[in-house]
Amino acid sequence: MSRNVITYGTFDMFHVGHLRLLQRLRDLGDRLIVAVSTDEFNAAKNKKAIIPYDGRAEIVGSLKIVDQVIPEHSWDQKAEDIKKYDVSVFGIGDDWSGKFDHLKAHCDVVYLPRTPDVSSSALRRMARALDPEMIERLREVHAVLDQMVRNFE
Ligand code: C2G
Repeated sequence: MSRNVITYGTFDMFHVGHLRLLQRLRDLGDRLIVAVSTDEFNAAKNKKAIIPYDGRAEIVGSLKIVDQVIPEHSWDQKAEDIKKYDVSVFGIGDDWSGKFDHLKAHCDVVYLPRTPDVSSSALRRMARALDPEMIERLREVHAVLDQMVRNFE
C-alpha cells in the first residue's frame, strides 16, 4: 500500500524554501500530493499572489518529486482530502505549528522547519518595488514633497 503525503500552500514566486519543504515531504512517503491555493481562496486569506493559480499549479506539478496537484479552495477541505486520497502524512512548514493538530485524528501530522531568509512576500515586495508604475507614482510623490519643502524655505 503506498504511503501518501499531502501538503497545502500558495507557492507564489516559487523559491528554494518551497522546494526544500516538498523534497523533505516526499521523503516521508511514496507519493506527494500538493494542494495549491486558488486565487479565490487566497483572497479569503488576504493574500494576492503575483503568479495566478494555473501558473503556480503548473510549476509545482512539473516537479518530479510531486505526484499530484489539487486545488485548495477552503480551510476545511483537509479532512475530506485525507480520506479521499488515502493520506498517511499531512505535512507543512512550522510557521503553522500546532494549527492542524486536529488532523491527527485522520493521519500523521508533521511540521517541518522553514528555510530561513527567503519568502514569497519579500520577493513580491521586491517585484512590486520594481514596477514602473510604482516607480512613477513614487516620483510624483517625491516631486510633491520637494515642492512642499521649497514652500517652507
Ligand atoms: N516555506 C518554507 N520556507 C520558506 C517559505 C515557505 O518551508 N522560507 C513553506 C511554508 O511553511 C509552507 C509552504 O512553504 O508550508 C508554502 O508556503 P506558502 O506558499 O506561504 O503557503 P501558505 O500561504 O502558508 O498556505 O491551508 C494552508 C495554507 O494553504 C498554507
